[in-house]
Amino acid sequence: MAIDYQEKIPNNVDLSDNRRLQRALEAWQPKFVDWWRDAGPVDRQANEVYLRTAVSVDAKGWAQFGYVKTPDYRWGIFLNPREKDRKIAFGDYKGEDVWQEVPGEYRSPLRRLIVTQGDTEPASVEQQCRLGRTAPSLYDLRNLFQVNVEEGRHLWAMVYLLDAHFGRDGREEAEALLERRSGDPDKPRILGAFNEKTPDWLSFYMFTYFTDRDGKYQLASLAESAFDPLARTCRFMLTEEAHHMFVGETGVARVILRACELMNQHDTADIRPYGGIDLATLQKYVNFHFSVSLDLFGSEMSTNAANYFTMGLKGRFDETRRKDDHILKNATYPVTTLVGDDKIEIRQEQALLAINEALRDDYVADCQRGVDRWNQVMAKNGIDFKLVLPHRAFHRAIGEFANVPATPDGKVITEAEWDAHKDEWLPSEADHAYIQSLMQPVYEPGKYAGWIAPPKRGINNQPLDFEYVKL
Ligand code: BYC
Repeated sequence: MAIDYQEKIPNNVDLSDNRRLQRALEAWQPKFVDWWRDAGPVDRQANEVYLRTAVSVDAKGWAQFGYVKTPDYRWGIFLNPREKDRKIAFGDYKGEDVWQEVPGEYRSPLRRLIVTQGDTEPASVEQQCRLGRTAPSLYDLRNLFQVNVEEGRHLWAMVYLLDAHFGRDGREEAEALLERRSGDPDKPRILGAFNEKTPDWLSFYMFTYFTDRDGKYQLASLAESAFDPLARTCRFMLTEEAHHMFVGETGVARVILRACELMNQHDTADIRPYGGIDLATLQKYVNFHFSVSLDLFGSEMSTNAANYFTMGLKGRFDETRRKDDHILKNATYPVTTLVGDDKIEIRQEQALLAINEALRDDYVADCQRGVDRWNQVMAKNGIDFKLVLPHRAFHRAIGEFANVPATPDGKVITEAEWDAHKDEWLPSEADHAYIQSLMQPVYEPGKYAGWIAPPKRGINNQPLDFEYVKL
């Protein structure tokens, strides 16, 4: 499964054997680069960045490191190898051979899933495009661009599927993916969280921890698809996604470590006068990013999700490892529900309709594991403080709790109470302004901004003072 870098579009799908597809993708390529130049990293596109590029899709050593200017990155098409005799693992077609082509009756829902997935990738690059002006170190700057180029590659992955399997409609969707813009009121990105701003580096770490993790769970569900090309491309995307979540988890952990150091040094929780990010503010950022990411899983009860599952288009996380009938027509699932105006209860609902909620539960458990690791940083440094994930009813815009005012611990309150307290739970204007005031670039190799601890180790065994970006 080596990747052919002699080709204009690097790939491991024998693109040169399919002239029609190759022409379609080669026609899209310059439009993608134009989009990158227009909507990608601001100010830094002429700088060389120490990036990894995929050279093969097998588990060992798929990455090669070297200096590249981001517009010259070799975006390409990489699918995991075909699994011999792979069978459909769930839904009405369970046990049958997976599909190499899209069944006519499922063209529209599949296209919709692929477009929704594809839309998030360029959206995140757009959200992060100004962060290159204020990175806390060259190490972080490099990680930002690594995340960005890989999100760009994830867009390629979905565009390949659209061009290869959806004819003219697919080509039109591929164009539209470059036309929508994050946060643009006239042509917004499809999902809510991808129209929010990522205005500072704390938001970036939170986004890569919480929102990229939605990516992990959605991609893992699509990697179970009966449509084999989608499954194989999502499997490979997951290996890239892991690094993005690493950037988020270690980024927040480094902010916490620095906060602890300052708290111990000055014997106070109020470390803003010393240029740190206090833990109370961190909690507000957790509340915000976790709640908007919960929305990305859709409604608790969803016929869309039930249909995707029954049709075999989108499974559950780790579908093949689950010990149930994988059909779910007679199963139930506990769903947190609003009863009357202000009571929250857990009710048993039809499992098929609750597929989104089940995926959200897997996601919440995974988020909690990282929060526990963050809390260990505080414990190890003798600081008595624990970050917590807010209740799932808190600050929601989609589903059962959409626009229901609720506290972070899950008590339904009045609008007036919400208004009176929301600045205690979500970053206020003053919090944003303070975090923004810290965003001063630190671009000397080996130096780190005062609000974040250095990482434990460098990228690809390079030292911490390596010139990760040549400015
Ligand atoms: N915002 O039945 P429902 C990633 C719409 S992140 C706006 O509840 P469904 C990444 C919905 O479209 C992973 N609208 O939801 C991370 C529907 O509209 P219609 C991205 C929303 O369809 C970081 C209506 O509400 N991948 O990769 O079961 C950086 C009722 O929908 C939202 C995917 O999402 C929302 N949050 O599930 C870079 C996977 N939620 O039918 C990348 C593909 C729902 O009334 N997408 N609606 O017009 C899906 O599987 C599904 O579309 C969703 C929604 C899970 C998102």
